[in-house]
Amino acid sequence: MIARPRKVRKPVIDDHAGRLPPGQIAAKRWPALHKGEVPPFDPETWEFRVWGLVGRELRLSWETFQALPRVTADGDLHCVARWSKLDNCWDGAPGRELLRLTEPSPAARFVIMHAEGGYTANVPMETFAEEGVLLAVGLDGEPLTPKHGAPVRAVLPRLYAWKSVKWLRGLELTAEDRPGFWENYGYHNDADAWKEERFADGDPGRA
Ligand SMILES: Nc1nc2c(c(=O)[nH]1)N[C@H]1C(S)=C(S)[C@@H](COP(=O)(O)O)O[C@H]1N2
Ligand SMILES: [Mo]
Repeated sequence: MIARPRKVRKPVIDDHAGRLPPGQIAAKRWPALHKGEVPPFDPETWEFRVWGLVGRELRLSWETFQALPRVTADGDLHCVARWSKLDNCWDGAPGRELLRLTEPSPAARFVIMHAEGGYTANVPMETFAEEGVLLAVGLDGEPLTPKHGAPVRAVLPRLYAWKSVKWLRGLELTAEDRPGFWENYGYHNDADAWKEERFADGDPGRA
């Protein structure tokens, strides 16, 4: 018998209508990824601070944080380990609104995000003020879950997700840049997922 010629199919890589940055794959199930344990949250003692080169320091209780101006915005998460979680509709305070409230001094150029337990990530102030950057308290109409960062997580959809800091407790405005947790391990300081800015140089491991 003569073998029938096999149909050769080109592999189809679904880029989800252009929403996947280069080298990313859409996650079917959403992993929770972080260093250490999920921290406890006590709404009575929890406090959100903004300090550094600001005209007005902020100290917000959980109650006052929830009263901040709120918007909803779609924002994909792109982990540098190559999975992306698409179709998230976040609900929270715009990053630029927090900046506006603190009246940054003219010397302020960077935002250092501080999480529970000492995890940090750094971005230029303009990046933090971009459309779509949120301090999210909700996702798809529900409050955030603890493993995904409740009560507040940063969402910076253009950047790799290690910059989307979970269990966010404060913002520090600085004149000088200061590499955060993963940036110190050799991950790219700018972390633009669309430019595939994964590593500063070489492959240092996994974030
Ligand atoms: N506080 C804190 N935030 C963090 C991390 C972390 O270890 N600690 N990991 C980051 C990384 S590497 C990723 S990929 C995303 C994962 O978000 P998820 O667990 O909601 O999927 O959280 C980011 N935010
Ligand atoms: Mo990640």
